[in-house]
Amino acid sequence: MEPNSMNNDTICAISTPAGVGGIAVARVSGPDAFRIVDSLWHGKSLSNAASHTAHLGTIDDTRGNMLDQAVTTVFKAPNSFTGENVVEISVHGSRWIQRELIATLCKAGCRLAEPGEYTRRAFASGRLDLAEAEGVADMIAANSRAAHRAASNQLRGHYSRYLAKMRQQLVDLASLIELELDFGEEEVEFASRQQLNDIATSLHKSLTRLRDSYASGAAIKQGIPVAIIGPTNAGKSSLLNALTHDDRAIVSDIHGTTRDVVDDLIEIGDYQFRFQDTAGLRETHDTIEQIGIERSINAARKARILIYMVDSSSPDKAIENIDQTLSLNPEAHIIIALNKADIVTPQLTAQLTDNIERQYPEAIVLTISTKQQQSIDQLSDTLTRLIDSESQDNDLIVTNARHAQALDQAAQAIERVKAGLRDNISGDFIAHDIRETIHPLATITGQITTDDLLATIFTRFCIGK
Ligand SMILES: Nc1nc2c(ncn2[C@@H]2O[C@H](COP(=O)(O)OP(=O)(O)O)[C@@H](O)[C@H]2O)c(=O)[nH]1
Ligand SMILES: [Mg+2]
Repeated sequence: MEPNSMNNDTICAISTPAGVGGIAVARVSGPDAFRIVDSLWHGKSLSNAASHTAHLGTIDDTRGNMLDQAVTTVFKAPNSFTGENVVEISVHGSRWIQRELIATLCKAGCRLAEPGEYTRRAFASGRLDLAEAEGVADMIAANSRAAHRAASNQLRGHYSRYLAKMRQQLVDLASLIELELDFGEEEVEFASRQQLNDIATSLHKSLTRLRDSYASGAAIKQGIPVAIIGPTNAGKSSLLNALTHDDRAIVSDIHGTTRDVVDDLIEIGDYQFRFQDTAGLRETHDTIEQIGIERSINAARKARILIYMVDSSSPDKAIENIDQTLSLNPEAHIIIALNKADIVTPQLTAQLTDNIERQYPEAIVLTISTKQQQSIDQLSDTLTRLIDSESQDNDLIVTNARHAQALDQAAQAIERVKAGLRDNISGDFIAHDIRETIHPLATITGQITTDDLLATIFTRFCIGK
């Protein structure tokens, strides 16, 4: 679809969530929005109303009887979300009113909107670029301050502007190379290859930084995975319960009680964490427990943070297994939690801490007691601090797999540009690789796009967005 293509049909859908609410809002967008709503509306003529005004009146049902009192808000093209004429109709939020309102609008000439069609129209009319449009979906899905911040940067165009700046630098770089090609035979002063290399190096750095931010960006968007692992009876399930202030997981002194991974989303500070309480790691002949242990290992592999739990009153076996467990995921942040501090002497705890800190200098060692809620807050603070440290001076992060993939392609292409400049190869080849860097960046913001890609993106939205 070309940006600026205008639709000639008018669409409608309920934009508030499915179900009963105090108010429901239907959105009507398209060239005939005012005429259609006017045909079932008793109140001031919307066709003649000024843009950005709200009006009180009544609205008819499919039989021409009064359905409800309603407030309509008028947005005239191009100053609306979709860039088209838009009327938002607020009614009482019963399921029946919502259904009847949509039926009436369809009878009067609207078509029911497809999933994501409003946002797709906003993109088509040039109101939003593609990354901004995707930001709309992320904004609606955001469940924490950090996810909201990332979505907001994307929706408000900070991210697109950053990409546009990079694209411009690449275009400039290409023209410098082309200048060299055009006038290579003559006595003209060019930017040296060294200077060009400096520009390419700086672009490479920006691209890879942005691409690499996806690891934490995806975690921030979906909930940062934290696996609570360790031997049976260390207090892993008790820790999940202490963090959620709930009896989510079964706690018992019977070894092997937890057999499946128990997932819980918890908001701490700016982030949403996805805690995974796992089956304790031990040798077992129980088939079901064995499957649970495999799932524990899987959770550990995918986690961004591993909390390795140790029962301080019988630490020996736990300590034996730390190495093996940590090697499952060398990328993860490691917290070793020495639990049950309430039943061991402070001397023993100090000794144990000392011992483990010396052996695992990269890990954070904490003494806790889930039973007495001791240092659980400190553990929570540590979690947020670890994620804060990842996103330091990272205003912009990538939270979208499609963007990360495009950035990776661009990073590989700019690497070839650097190599070409270093090896002094012909400008033709370098110019080609610069275009290969620009192309994926243009797909992120949708300057280059295909109908298939747009369909994939927008059908993931709900109806009404
Ligand atoms: N004294 C003491 N006991 C604890 C503490 N945390 C857990 N427990 C006990 O240790 C046993 C095993 O706890 P559980 O959470 O099921 O361990 P898991 O197998 O690692 O999930 C239970 O009897 C808990 O009550 C603690 O901080 N102090
Ligand atoms: Mg358990």
